[in-house]
Amino acid sequence: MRKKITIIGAGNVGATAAHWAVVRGLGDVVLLDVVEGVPQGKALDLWQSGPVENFAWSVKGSNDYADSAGSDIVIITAGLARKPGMSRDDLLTKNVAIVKTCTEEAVKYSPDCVLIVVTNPIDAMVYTSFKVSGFPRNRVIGMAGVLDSARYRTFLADAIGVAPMDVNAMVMGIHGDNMLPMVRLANVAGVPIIDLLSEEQINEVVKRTQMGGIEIVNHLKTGSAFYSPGLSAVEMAEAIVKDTKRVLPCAAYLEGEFGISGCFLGVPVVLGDKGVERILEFKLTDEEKAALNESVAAVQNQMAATGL
Ligand code: A3D
Repeated sequence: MRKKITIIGAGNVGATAAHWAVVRGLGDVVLLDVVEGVPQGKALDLWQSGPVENFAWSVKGSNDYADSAGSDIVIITAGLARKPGMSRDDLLTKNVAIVKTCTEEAVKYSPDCVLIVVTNPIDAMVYTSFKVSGFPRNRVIGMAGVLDSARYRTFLADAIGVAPMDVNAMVMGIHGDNMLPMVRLANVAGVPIIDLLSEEQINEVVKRTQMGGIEIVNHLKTGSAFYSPGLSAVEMAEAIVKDTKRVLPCAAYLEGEFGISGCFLGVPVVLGDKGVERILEFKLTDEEKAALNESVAAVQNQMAATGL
């Protein structure tokens, strides 16, 4: 049966996600926004690429949540994006209100969907969606780890001089300056990066990964990254609609995993048609545990600021 993916927010990330969703063959796409005309225009344009790209999915733009009814996946990208000088936390108050409305409307029409939240600050926004939807934890997931890990893998590949797809590496924790690019586990086709790069080189890559978002904001000046973020959300959606059991780093609600409870945090997750099917827990070193706890403290502050 054809799957249906609704993307809320037809801005840079939302429109890019719609593009990747049809190219990757996920299903019919609804692009939804508050601004009249923008989702309609972008969807029409994208739909017309079907004969050239060889896809037969419908792509519909709308301002009406009724058009999202029966979606298997709802990706929330609605909200403000960062500009130079802004932290992700600066977006919090305005984006809580937006994500709240989007979630309420989306779940009214798609009570069985899996929600993928992209809006920043992500760890607080996915918590907002979780609280407002009343969904079980497996059906509310935040996108950040796929993107942060892609940045980490790109910079590692560049430093080592190898193809990026052969770099296995993940970023855990908060989507912010305290994120935790895992060094101990990172490898190139099984070869540990600690045997390929100096400590100084690794530290440089880790720092650049942590600042990966702001590096792009400072170039763009009027907005934030969208190619890789849009694709990263689709990577998660694809694992769910195709039930592939891929293991991707995602912001998942923890209930005791890694000794942490009651907040969303980036961890390795098995994604299948139920959403989060399993969190892959493993033993952390004391240093990694301490770094992850810094993430938890920062996420808890954000959660408190949502007022939920
Ligand atoms: P932008 O291009 O401004 O698009 C946002 C869209 O949301 C606009 O088209 C708005 O009209 C729309 N919108 C605003 N309010 C509503 C509403 N109530 N209902 C429906 N649509 C609405 O921003 P963007 O696409 O670049 O970024 C979108 C969000 O994603 C921002 O919060 C970014 O910070 C965030 N983002 C997160 C990541 C992560 O890795 C977590 C990466 C990149 C962007």
